[in-house]
Order: sequence, then structure tokens, then C-alpha cells
Amino acid sequence: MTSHLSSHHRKQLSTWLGGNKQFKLLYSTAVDECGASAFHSKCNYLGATVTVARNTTEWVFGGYTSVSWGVTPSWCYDDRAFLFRLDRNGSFEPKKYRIKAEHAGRATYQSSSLGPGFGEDIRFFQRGPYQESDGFFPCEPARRHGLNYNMGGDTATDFTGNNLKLSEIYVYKVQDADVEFDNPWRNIGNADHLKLVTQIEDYCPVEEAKLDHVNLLLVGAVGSGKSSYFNTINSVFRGHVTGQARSGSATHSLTSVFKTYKVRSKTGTTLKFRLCDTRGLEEVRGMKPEDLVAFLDGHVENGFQFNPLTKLGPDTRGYRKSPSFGDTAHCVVFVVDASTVDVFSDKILEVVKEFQESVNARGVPQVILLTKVDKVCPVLDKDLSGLFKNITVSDLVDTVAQMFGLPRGCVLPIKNYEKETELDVNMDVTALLSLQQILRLAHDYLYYHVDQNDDT
Ligand SMILES: Nc1nc2c(ncn2[C@@H]2O[C@H](COP(=O)(O)OP(=O)(O)OP(=O)(O)O)[C@@H](O)[C@H]2O)c(=O)[nH]1
Ligand SMILES: [Mg+2]
Repeated sequence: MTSHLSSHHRKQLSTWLGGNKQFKLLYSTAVDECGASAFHSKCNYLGATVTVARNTTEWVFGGYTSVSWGVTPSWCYDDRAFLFRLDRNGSFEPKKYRIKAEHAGRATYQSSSLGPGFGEDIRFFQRGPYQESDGFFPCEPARRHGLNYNMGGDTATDFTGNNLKLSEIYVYKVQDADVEFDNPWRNIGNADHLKLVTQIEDYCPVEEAKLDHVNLLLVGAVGSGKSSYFNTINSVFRGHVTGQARSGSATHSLTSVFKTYKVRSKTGTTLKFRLCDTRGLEEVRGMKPEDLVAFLDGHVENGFQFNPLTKLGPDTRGYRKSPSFGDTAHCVVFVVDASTVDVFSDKILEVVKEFQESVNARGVPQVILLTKVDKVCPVLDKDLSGLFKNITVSDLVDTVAQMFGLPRGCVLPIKNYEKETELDVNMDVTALLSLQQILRLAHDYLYYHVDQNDDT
């Protein structure tokens, strides 16, 4: 049998399913009869599957269920089920629609007289068999989109192009793929804990820039792990796990006050960088691009209390009217939760994109800290040593780099200290590698700034 899923499609489905998945074709209307009997004979009792359809106007869409198909007429509970679109009018525009939590008991419906059906939201075919005619199967698909699956405001046009003339229907079994590449996807050289600690402790900003330290501005959605990153770095240098910055889960950002954190070595020396922890970005009442630019340009003083109801400006308390170069950000660190990349908010991405225009205009370097990698691959939760060989993480690095329009080398995967009470050498080294890279970029930016001033 030939395969109908492109590598883009496979990669996207795999990411949605937590990574490292393979898709084995079980049933295809290109080969098998289009009808309930052929479908059940090929697809029953085989565990998780994806059903994918292509319509006559080149929409590709379908549904995932972790529950086996069967023939006993019944609703099936599946809180992991989702519908999806892969292509829209021939172009790859993936979108995922999760099952509504309260409707998980009606995720799929199975019966020997029906093809695959997801809630009442979409049933791909009835009993059949159907003969293809005019390029599609007249298989009477049924639809009540949005009844059991959360369409997030999307309509039938967004999901299927409002066209259920299906020219192909295929079902794949979902299987775990290999977790690791044979060779690392990024060469991290001879990463030695002590060497990295010493290099960072010895770091000094470019002399001509006349700065005491560089400012590393942490920006990201609520709960992405900004405060935890400071706690992680602080822990590495203190020599034990600390939790100075408040971190945790909340609907709105836990960090409401802008803090520029110092990190000290074990001997108490203050290191030459500050981690600047901002309030999390939110869809509603969150920070706007111009607020972020105020942080970038050094207008915001340490301890500033962000108020979503008032506009940040010269009259706001804690607004520095005439910042010096030493007050500005010398590297912008976008913090992204690896486990929610597939549902990253469009609105927040819009804010980020607009902010990036200002960052680009000033030539300030940008990196992405990809946190919570332990949540995307269970192996990494136990042992982080395979991080730079891990296939899921490598895929996510590609996706996030594309989303933010940055080179893949600017995406730095890490796991923060959160549940741990003791330090772990692999977590330390990963965090140190990320900080080393951020400091290198900030350092280059100082040279750029000095050179620019020399030229004027
Ligand atoms: N598993 C895991 N959890 C993490 C990681 N990083 C952060 N967390 C958890 O994610 C939650 C949010 O982390 P925070 O550091 O408070 O996130 P934040 O970006 O500062 O959030 P706001 O200040 O609310 O905007 C906390 O419960 C952390 O323990 C990580 O790498 N892995
Ligand atoms: Mg925080």
C-alpha cells in the first residue's frame, strides 16, 4: 500500500501526539472498499489510530483516537481524542481541535454499520460500500462540528472547507517510534560542568562598553518557566536547589513585579549578568508590544509593578525617563513551554512578532529557551543525558525556530529545576550551556554597539 501522509503531516501529527510516533497504514480507500465492513476488518482492536480524509478541494483533515475501533454499538470515552486539519485548500495549515473535557465520554462512536466517527462532529462514512464517482466517494459523511470537540470559534469552512466530498479516506495505526537519533542533532562539544561554571563566573562585558553587567530580558507566556529559569541558574551557582523567585501555576502571571535578579557564585561574588524576569504574556489584559519595548529600552525600573489597566509611560511610577545603555536589554530570551507549542496562542505570537520588529531594529540578539522538555518525552523526565539526541526535541526546535523566525541554533532546550530537591549534573550542564550561549550573543551585541558608536 502507498502512504498518503506527507512528511509534514507525519511530523505535525507526531508533535500533537507527544512526539516520536510512526504511522502504519491500515486502511485506504485507494486500495480497500469504501465501506464499514472493509474498514472494520482492517482497523478493529488495534489501539490508537488516526483517520485522515482529503476532499475534492484539497482540505486534509481527520481525527485521532487512542481507543481501538470495534463493532459493538457504543460511545467510547477518550479524553485524548482530537480532530485536526492538516491542509487548507492545498496548503499546510495545521490546526488541532481537542475533545471537550465534559464530552470525553462521546469521543468516538462505533458500530459495525458505520465507518470511523468522532462524536457527532464528523462521521466519515456510513455502511457502504460506495463507488467513486466524479473524483469522490458519495459516502454520506455526517457532521455536527463543535458538538463534542472544541472548535475554538472555527467553522466548517475552517475545518473542512465546508466540503465533505471525500476523495480519499485512510486510517493509520499510531505507534511509538525510536526516541533517539544515533548521533546528536546538535554538537555541544565537550560540555564540562566545572569548565562551564568557571567560564560564566569569569565572564566580563566588553571593556569598551563600560558596563558592570549585561541584562538578559526573559519574555514569555504565563507559566512558561521564566522565574524557574532564574531559580535554576541560581541553584547551579549556589550549589543547591533554591527557589528565590516565586514560580508556580496560576491563570494570570504569578510574576507581577519586574525583577532584575543577581546570581552569586558560591564564594558570594556577583556574576556579571542580570536575569530580568517579566510578567507573563496573556491573551487578555496582557502586556502589549509597546510595554515590552519599554523593558527592552531600559525604561522599567527594578521592582516595577505592572498594572494591566494603566498604560506604561513617563508618568507611570517606576518608569525611567532617560535610560542609559546599561539599563537596556542586551539579549532577549523568549521562554517557550515545549509541552504547549502545538497550542501556542496566535494572539501572543502576534504580540511577540510586533515586539520582534523593535528588537530587530535595535540589533539586540534573541534566543528561545525551550523549557519543560521533560514533559514532551517521558525518557527525558528520568534522564536528561539524551536531550541532544532526542527526536521529539529536535522536531520541536525546528517548529519553534520557524514560529519565531529565528535560526534553529537560537533555540536552547532545557529542563528547569521544579520537583527536584537535589542538583542533577545533566540538568546543570544543559542550563549552563544555555546561559553560555546567551552570554556569547550578548557579548557580540556589546561589540556591535561599541563599533556603532565608534563609527558615529
Ligand atoms: N516539568 C517542568 N516544569 C517546569 C519547568 N519549568 C517550569 N516548570 C513549572 O511550570 C510552572 C510555571 O513556572 P514559572 O517559572 O512560575 O513560570 P513563569 O514563566 O515565571 O510564569 P508567570 O510568572 O506566571 O508568567 C511551575 O509550576 C514550574 O515548576 C520545566 O522545565 N519542567
Ligand atoms: Mg514568573
